[in-house]
Amino acid sequence: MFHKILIANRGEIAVRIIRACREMGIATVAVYSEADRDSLHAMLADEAICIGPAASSESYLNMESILSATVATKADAIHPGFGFLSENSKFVTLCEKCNIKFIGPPADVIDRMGNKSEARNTMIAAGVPVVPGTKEPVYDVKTGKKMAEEIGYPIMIKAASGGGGKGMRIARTPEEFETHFLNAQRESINGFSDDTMYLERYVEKPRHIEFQILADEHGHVVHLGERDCSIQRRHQKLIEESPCAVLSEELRKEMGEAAVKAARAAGYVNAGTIEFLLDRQNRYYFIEMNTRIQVEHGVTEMVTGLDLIKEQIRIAAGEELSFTQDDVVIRGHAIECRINAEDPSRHFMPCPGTVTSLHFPGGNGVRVDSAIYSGYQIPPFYDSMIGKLMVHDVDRPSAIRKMMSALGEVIVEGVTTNVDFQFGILEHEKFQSGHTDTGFIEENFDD
Ligand code: MV4
Repeated sequence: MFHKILIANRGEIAVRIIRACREMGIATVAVYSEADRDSLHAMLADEAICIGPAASSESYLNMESILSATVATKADAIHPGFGFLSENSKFVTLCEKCNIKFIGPPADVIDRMGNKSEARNTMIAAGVPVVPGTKEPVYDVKTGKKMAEEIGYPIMIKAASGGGGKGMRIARTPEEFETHFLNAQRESINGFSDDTMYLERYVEKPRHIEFQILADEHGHVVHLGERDCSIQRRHQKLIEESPCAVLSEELRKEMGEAAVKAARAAGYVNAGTIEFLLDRQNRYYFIEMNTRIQVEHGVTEMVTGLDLIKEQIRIAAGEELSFTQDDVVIRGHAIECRINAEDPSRHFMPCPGTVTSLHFPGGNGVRVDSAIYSGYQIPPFYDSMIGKLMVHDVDRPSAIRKMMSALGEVIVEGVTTNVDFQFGILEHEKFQSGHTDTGFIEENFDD
């Protein structure tokens, strides 16, 4: 097992990882930017090293700085958390060269799944359902338009290097194909220096269902059920829950097996997520694989009783999974609300500032992952998420009531948050009845 782990991240996920390490008897090193001198993660770790100025590009994305800090403190592994360097294959390769274990998948797997067109082809070859669409990458409008006719409109135009909605356009008719294709491709060239595109049939108002998987270095792969992440605004998730309100036990088993098959086809090791779209007829399609621990991992922890960060560390240390698929039992229902310092009445504008007074809820089945405290100054340089409120109860209606009770207790003074907005979603009749899809926020709330 590792003796010391450097956490190449900040905020609540850095704190979450430090806690897991401490419970496992592993020493921790925090890294922080000049803007994060008074951050909780730097205070809670055994050691803390400043790695550069406030801008992420000069600190949390600065590979040399982070590797130097790792060597200087004699840490034997790096946990990247999510965002920042977590899906950077170049960084993984550099870690290897420095004889530092990267707690995550191998570099080649990150690259294979990071290219969404290649990921799609990998899944086609493995027999995992994908959205009807192109089998080869598309580089020019003319070929694209011909392929689109064969697939049938509406068409989703996607950049192979895209993700999070970037380089993505819907063409509803052949007339608008050219414009949208060229715009999506230009966005991809500008954003990712890549003109590789692919096409899929557009699935109207799908649910976003993702399966958590764990894979060790010895060929064992298990899934830990699904999360429904359909409640999102402009590709920013707001609420995640597990299990999904509308999956039958049979469909869960079938999709879970498809997720395991997908992870095997990718050659995956460590914790990862297989994203599916679920359409109105309950047909499911692989769309992407996330090769990192995700923000919403906590809801899976609550319904499975596992600690995903500890599992990640054990897997990276070369241990075998200590349980099989049959040992995984999904118990009750968990919901997470992301708490952001932002103003829903001002187009969700970020609201950094000083937290002057703070109270978080607690009690049976309530979990708060956060790195803020009373007096803390939320810096303007990073993500606006300041915490995650999670609840676990026997079933979905009970979990919804528990979340409403918990949200009602939250006090964050000094900055504007989305807590009231979250409460509004929870009390919405369509949310309570489980009639949610990726169009829910836009249709019922947006601006
Ligand atoms: C789609 C789709 C409909 N049809 N692909 C959005 C980001 C990227 N992860 C994939 N996304 C979508 N791909 C086809 N063929 C709809 C979305 C989509 C979406 C997916 C998951 C969660 C939220 C979403 C919001 C809008 C669109």
